[in-house]
Amino acid sequence: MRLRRYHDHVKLIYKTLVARNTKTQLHTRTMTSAATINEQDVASFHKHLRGSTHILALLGAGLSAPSGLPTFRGAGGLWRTHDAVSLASPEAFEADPGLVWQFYNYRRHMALNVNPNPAHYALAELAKRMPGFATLSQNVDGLSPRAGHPPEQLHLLHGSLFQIKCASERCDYVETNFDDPFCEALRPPEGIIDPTANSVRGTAPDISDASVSLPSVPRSALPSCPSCKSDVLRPGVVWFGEPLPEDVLGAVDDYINSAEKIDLIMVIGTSSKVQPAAGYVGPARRKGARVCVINMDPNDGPSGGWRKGDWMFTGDAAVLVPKLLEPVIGSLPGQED
Ligand code: BJW
Ligand code: ZN
Repeated sequence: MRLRRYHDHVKLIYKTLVARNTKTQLHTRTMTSAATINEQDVASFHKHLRGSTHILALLGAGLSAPSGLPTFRGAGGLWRTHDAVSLASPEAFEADPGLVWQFYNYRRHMALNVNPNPAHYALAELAKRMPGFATLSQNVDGLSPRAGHPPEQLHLLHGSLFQIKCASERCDYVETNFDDPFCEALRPPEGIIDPTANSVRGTAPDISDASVSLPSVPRSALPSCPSCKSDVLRPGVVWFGEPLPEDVLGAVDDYINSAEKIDLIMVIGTSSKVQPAAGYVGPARRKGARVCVINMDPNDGPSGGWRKGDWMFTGDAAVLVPKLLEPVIGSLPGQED
């Protein structure tokens, strides 16, 4: 009886999936781990790629997930009891700068202790080989620069964890800073085991876990701005409600306006929920681009929806991106068959 109910349940899921797929036949869907990738879809993507000279990539946190960094939304998006997104705002910083700094200090530490993955290297390689390739990254973790992505082809829409600026809007102080911890007040309490050490990963207590007690850090313990001396320093990232860096937006506009035609936009590891970043798919389409989404979740489609001729490759970006770019970049070292 139990088995029958189980079979009925499986049949229902299957029917729902078939119905959903029939509704979305406009674009090509490929479910994959590397082993099950649909080779016809890859072949049609490769054919288009070979004839492309102007390509955009729009990157999100899913690109760095295989390196070991958590994403914002979904299961990994909780830091202690806080939703990661709720800490990424000027209001959260104003209310408790010490807490927000603890979150960013942790993120800096994690980012410094993981490595770029094959997808970061594949995109860096494409940039080196194709002058008409530009990357719009929402990621602040420094992994694309560390993979050797040429800086002039990498537009950091949301800033960087390793840029520090003054919290005052009236002051333009900025510095590059890789200190870990960022300051003494943010040094994790004694006895907390480094969550990035391989031998203890997953089993050790770490400060992202709310059951590990963490002293609160008062505003007065945070470094103040060496220029204006009137406000504290803050991470040089873009929070909700803040404008994206003007020079970055300008460079992206220049790229889009100067290209007669854009052949392709690859939307990699992003939920496409945050504007204006996700919205770049629109201008790219208007310049003729076909859209290729690479995401673990088949429901995280492109902003503005699907169109005929789009590709969806469902799976791990670290596996899919090098495979999809292979006709132009060849095999990455260590990825040969
Ligand atoms: C994998 C994988 C694997 C996992 N392989 N895939 C229009 C409409 C509605 C609202 C707005 C609008 N325009 C502006 C807004 C407001 C707001 C906004 O967009 N709100 C929406 C959320 C509703 N936007 C803003 O406020 C922006 N500012 C602005 O518009 O200013 C205007 C202005 C002008 C003039 C004066 C003043 C203002 C700023 C947005 C800043 C976003 N900041 C953050 C934090 C950055 C710092 C930090 O890192 O802490 O950016 S929030 C967070 O979301 C972060 C990310 O870059 C961003 C996007 O998230 P992402 O990368 O997509 O991550 P996830 O977690 O959402 O998704 C991960 C994906 O990976 C999932 O799909 C997984 O399935 C997938 N995945 N493993 C492949 N192995
Ligand atoms: Zn200042």
